[in-house]
Amino acid sequence: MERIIITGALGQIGTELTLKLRDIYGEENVLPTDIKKPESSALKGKTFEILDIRDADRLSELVTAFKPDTIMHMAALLSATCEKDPKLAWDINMGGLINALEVARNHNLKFFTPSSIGAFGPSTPKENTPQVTIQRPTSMYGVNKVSGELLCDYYFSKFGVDTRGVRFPGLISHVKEPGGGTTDYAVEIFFEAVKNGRYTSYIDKNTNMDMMYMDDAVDAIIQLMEADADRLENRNAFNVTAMSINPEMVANEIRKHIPGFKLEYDVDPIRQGIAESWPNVIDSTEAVKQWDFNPQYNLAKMTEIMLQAIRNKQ
Ligand code: NAD
Ligand code: AKB
Repeated sequence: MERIIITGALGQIGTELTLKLRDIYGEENVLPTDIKKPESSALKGKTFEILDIRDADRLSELVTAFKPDTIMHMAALLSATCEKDPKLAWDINMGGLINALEVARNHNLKFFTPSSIGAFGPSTPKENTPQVTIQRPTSMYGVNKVSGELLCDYYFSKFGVDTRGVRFPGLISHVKEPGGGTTDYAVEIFFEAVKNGRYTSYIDKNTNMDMMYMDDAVDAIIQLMEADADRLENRNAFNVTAMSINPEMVANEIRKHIPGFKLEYDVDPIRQGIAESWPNVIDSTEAVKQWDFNPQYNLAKMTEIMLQAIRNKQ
């Protein structure tokens, strides 16, 4: 991997991914794109192109001009947003994905896109969810993610495109706010703890979901993309996780730093329903075995860093 174009680069993952890729591969070798301008983003003021991922011609023009060897496809709508407009979700998530795969096929690019724990559903085993298992999700996001995993596998087996991907859990970060997912509470809780000393959670008390700190997520993407292809038995949708947590666990960890922190609940039935349809904890053994996935942040370490970073911002 030497020269990379990124779609959806202004998002929660894309922002930090772009910054890290620029550090490693050089600023001139990384082209972030998004449907929006980078006005209040950490990416403002540097090379950037506007791209609606549904516009295949514009994508092809950008790739022809920039000549990347890799595309990292992040443009998508997340789980809660998908439920508000399922048809738009299909158009962006599936239409965008096939445009990105086609440009990879036509220009011989390596390809990365994330799937999600959202690709699982209520009939999936909830504990230590295996790499290969039942996937009958009930959300539009989940339907998109399962279809996307299969489509990426198909482009590898049919056309030989070097597609790679992971199933990310909820990602926790402080640089860019999350983009409308079910797991967003686990970011908001830290910001509200520092600002107001309290948080009202839309996810219920004992609902466990997998999570990971953003630095581990970005490292995982780069590690997988740089992994020796001969070691990869799977190509796409590797289970990855660093912790399985619920709101009470996060609150208890926050109280070690902010003793009076108060957690209340006002459960949102839509996002709670999605959360309950997802696993409690997935098994990332295959990612460890095939490309040395090795997350560095647990809940305690992540909480310390999140609270400090948010305090510094304020
Ligand atoms: P995000 O919502 O923060 O960012 C998505 C970006 O895509 C936004 O900047 C948005 O402007 C852009 N976008 C939306 N529609 C577009 C279009 N038509 N054309 C071009 N750009 C468009 O999302 P994220 O959290 O950065 O997620 C990136 C990918 O990772 C998605 O596929 C998501 O499903 C996946 N993922 C994220 C998480 C997480 O917790 N953040 C977890 C699992 C999987
Ligand atoms: C969401 O909640 O939609 C995302 C995800 C886990 O895919 N954070």
